[in-house]
Amino acid sequence: MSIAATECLLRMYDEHHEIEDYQKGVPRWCTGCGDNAILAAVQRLCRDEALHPDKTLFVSGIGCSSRLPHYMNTYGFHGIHGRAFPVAEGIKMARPELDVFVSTGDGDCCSIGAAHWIHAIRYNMNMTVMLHDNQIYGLTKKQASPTSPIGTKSNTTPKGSYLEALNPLTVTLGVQNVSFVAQAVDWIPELLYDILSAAYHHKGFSFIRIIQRCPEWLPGMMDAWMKDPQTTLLLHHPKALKISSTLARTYTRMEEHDPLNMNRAREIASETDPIPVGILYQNPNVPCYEDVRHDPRLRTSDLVRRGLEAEFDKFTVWPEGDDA
Ligand SMILES: Cc1ncc(C[n+]2csc(CCOP(=O)(O)OP(=O)(O)O)c2C)c(N)n1
Ligand code: SF4
Ligand SMILES: [Mg+2]
Repeated sequence: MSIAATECLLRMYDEHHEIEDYQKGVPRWCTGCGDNAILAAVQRLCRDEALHPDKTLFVSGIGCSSRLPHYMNTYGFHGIHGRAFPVAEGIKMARPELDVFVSTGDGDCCSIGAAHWIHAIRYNMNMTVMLHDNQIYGLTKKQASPTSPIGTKSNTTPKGSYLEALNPLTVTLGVQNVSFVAQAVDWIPELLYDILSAAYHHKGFSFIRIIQRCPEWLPGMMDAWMKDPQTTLLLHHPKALKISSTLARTYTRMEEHDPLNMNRAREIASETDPIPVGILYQNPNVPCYEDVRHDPRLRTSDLVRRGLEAEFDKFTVWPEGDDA
């Protein structure tokens, strides 16, 4: 065998990974927690896309869901509550070649981190965002979150929560520069994977709200959706998500939806009965902030050098009597 062929084989071997290569530790989530299904889907995606563990990064805030980077044998950053987005944006700015994923909870993203969430949408940096929406604060043992449906009994709302739930889909769709919005549920793994894959391939801020079971604090909360396929509306389109014949036999409520149609996306996003699952909106033409800022026409090395020199000159201390 020639040296070139041997090198080629070695490179292929080096680039090939099994799912086990992306797994780390034993997840500490409760039995039946939807986070387990989300983890399985991302590990499968990493294997199928042959992502290099050294060039892949999972960023999170704080919460049960934010433990996900611990279980990935890639780089990870388990950040501060509500601050997954600024951490991920900083990393992407400095190392745009990395594949960046964000795991965030409904408290982490929609409550304490809401300001960062809004601006991250507008910045449209190329990353795949998984909002693990279990409609409760899981880690801190059952406080109402912004996405808890009205009437949810929790430790902070023992008589039931008072406000209508915040809808992460309509909020995201309302922000300037939005480029990808989808909804998935943890109990349909085939679609969860396909949506995650579409989000990964989209260049921009790909936001997936994943409705996630928390059997510990809200047992049975998603039972109505899980037990009756008629409560689910599958979104499909020849240029976006295709539905397998197996799924189509169970989930008969379907709509062909063009993800470029923002008006219809907003209407669908407001629906909870049936609950939409699929890609609501996708626009491949929104510029990413890291590309805008890294435009070589704006930042030539000469410009950077001259800018730095001018900054350093401000702090120059000249010897006494020397007015140069
Ligand atoms: C600044 C700060 N405030 C509050 C907390 C306490 N805290 C930790 S996780 C959490 C909420 C977690 O809920 P969510 O983001 O929905 O994640 P889940 O556990 O449900 O996955 C809170 C309030 C904290 N760690 N840091
Ligand atoms: S408390 Fe809920 S969200 Fe947290 S690990 Fe258990 S089931 Fe999952
Ligand atoms: Mg939560």
